[in-house]
Amino acid sequence: MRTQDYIAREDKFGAHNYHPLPVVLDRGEGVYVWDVEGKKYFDFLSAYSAVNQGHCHPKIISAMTEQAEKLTLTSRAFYTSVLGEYEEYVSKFFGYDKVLPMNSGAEGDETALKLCRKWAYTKKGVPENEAKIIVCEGNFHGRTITIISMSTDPDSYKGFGPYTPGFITIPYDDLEALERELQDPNVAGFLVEPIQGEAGVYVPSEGYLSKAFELCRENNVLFIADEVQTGLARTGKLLACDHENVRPDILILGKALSGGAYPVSAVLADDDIMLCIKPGEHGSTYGGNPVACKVAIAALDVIREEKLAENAENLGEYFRDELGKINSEMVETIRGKGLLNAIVIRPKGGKTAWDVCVAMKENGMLAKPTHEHIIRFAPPLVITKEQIDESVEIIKKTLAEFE
Ligand code: IF1
Repeated sequence: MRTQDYIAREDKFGAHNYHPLPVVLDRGEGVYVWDVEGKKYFDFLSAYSAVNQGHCHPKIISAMTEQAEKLTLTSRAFYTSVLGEYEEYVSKFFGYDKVLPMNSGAEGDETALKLCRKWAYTKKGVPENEAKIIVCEGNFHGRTITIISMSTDPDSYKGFGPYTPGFITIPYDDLEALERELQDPNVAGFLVEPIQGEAGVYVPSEGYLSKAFELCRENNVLFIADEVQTGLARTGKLLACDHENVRPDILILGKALSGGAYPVSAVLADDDIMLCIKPGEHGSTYGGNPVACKVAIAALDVIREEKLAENAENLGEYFRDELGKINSEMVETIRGKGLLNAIVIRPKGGKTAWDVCVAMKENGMLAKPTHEHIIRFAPPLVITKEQIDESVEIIKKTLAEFE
């Protein structure tokens, strides 16, 4: 079978809820992936920052296979020998009292919303069903009905109503708007991405996160950080909040918590918040299953042992500097933090970011546009300086083809 045959089969039997780049991947190792015809690519998407540790990291894969041959799933109806080990490990790793284990990032966000509302009614004294949560324009927190009810992107919410009530939307990176909305005594939480990934890698002003945290603290409102995409060393620190020494009241993790081997997400909080949810009030069949636990321990070990945050910090800086030297009319803006970066493409002769991504694919590099004109560049954090140099050459060569 050739590339087109695989694509035709997916088209015939799969829902059309994506528009993938025309490449069919078959194998991954470190920063590289190979397609079904044996062509090798740099992966500069990393499954939207789920593969920070590199494709098929041996330590993570062996942790997964070893546990998979022993005990995969019991549900939470029973204790297991692995869950407590993981709960202690991940809680201490991030410095919280407890963790509530889930599977997808969206489940992590949903869990955080439920925790925040429960805390509002049982601890803050907000009248039942009156809790409000502030979110930012341009947010992306997942695809469930409640999460898209918070969205300002029609592609995410249009045609899926009616929507879940109880959300207030403010502009991102706008402290005055936040301060104004925090005056409402029924506000329970502020849910924010420390850097808006999907919106196009929007890095907020210096001090935004720490000031926002302070305003929330002053108004007895929970600061909830969605670090599903920005966390786990991606932006050059273990958490993007670490750049401003902000310790979220509720921390949401996903994606690279498993290094791309398995769906694993987590919500971390201290007892005064976490214990608002009582036995039987929340859960999931796979949440905290033995394979997920062992995979996540290995994935976090790799981040620490291989100093991925430092590598992301250093090579991210270097990557942006090298991109800045590319002389192309199509490069409008370069922005990012650590190894979460983006180029805003100025369309030229009818050619857009999509065309650039297709051309980069031909030249051996995979990246995907977001919101028309923005190309996100997010390689696995195990990338080396030499591989960054090679990648920049591909980007340069590709853009030159459009001159
Ligand atoms: C898709 C986007 C990125 C996330 C943040 C929660 C979630 C995500 C900050 C939900 C997920 C994924 C979803 C995936 C593509 C990707 C994505 F383009 F959709 F928006 F990364 F920017 N919080 N983001 O970024 O986690 O339930 O997916 O595990 O929907 O195609 P999930």
